[in-house]
Amino acid sequence: KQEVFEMNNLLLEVEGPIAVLTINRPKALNALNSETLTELNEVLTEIEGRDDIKVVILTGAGEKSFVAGADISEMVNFSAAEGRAFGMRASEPFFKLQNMRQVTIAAVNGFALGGGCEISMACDIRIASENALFGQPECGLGIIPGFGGTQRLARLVGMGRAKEMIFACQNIDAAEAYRIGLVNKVVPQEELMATAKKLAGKIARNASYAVAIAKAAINNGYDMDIKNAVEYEANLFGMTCSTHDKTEGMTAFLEKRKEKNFTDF
Ligand code: CO8
Repeated sequence: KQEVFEMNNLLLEVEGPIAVLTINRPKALNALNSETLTELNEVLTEIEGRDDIKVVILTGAGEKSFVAGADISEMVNFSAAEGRAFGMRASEPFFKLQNMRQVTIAAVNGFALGGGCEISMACDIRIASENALFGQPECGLGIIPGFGGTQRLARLVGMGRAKEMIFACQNIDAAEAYRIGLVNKVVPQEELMATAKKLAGKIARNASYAVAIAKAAINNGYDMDIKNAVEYEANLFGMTCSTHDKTEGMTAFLEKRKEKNFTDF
């Protein structure tokens, strides 16, 4: 059974433990305007509250563009204060994608430029179609990446490559994005959603609470020194030891039982 929710700029389809969230402004190549960012924040808040949804796949409508950036027609008349407010409006839903207990997968089906590259980087995992194009063209527009791009790109691919892409507005194709570790996998466009759903299904079969805790361990530990990070991991590990899912997972192993009934989340 599939549930479908349609907003002005987003489409949400929930089937079992997987939600497919589509940025749906194909006439503007799915560019992110204020309304889209507000809707994104609302829908991610809803998803976070649902125990049945374990993985969110984020994609763009059509076969040409994932997200072609922030909406330039909205930004053109921004004052300094409005520009800052626009950046902050994005940071809430972007941090939700990064830190929500559900796993987030960007299925990048075409242009991922500016804010499009940035929103993909806020997701846990990126899978790209062969026609995907990644880049941060902001310096050619007289601005800088303002949805976390200067920070997340450097963290994902290293400072040297991030600086080259940002300073030179150097777009990279899917093969190069794979080579430098910006995406996890590249597949033909027609296989993109099936590949993302297959991975989502694999993740959803594991203990969801453990996956969520592992996500927190990786994300939060990344910004700590190694000693505190490993201690933080030990604390989280201890938490997982008191769960029903740990008893179930380990008992199933010892009983040589394949089916597991994970219930925590
Ligand atoms: N914003 C608004 N409209 C857009 C955008 C965009 N980012 N991208 C495409 N569109 C619109 C076009 O204006 C066009 O509209 P119309 O049909 O009404 O003229 C329609 O989408 C189709 O686009 P094209 O005709 O240009 O399609 P092409 O296939 O010829 O080209 C490209 C596709 C190469 C993707 C081209 O559209 C393009 O270069 N787009 C802009 C890409 C870009 O520069 N993106 C970065 C924007 S800046 C940004 O994202 C900053 C993020 C941080 C902001 C922080 C603020 C605090």
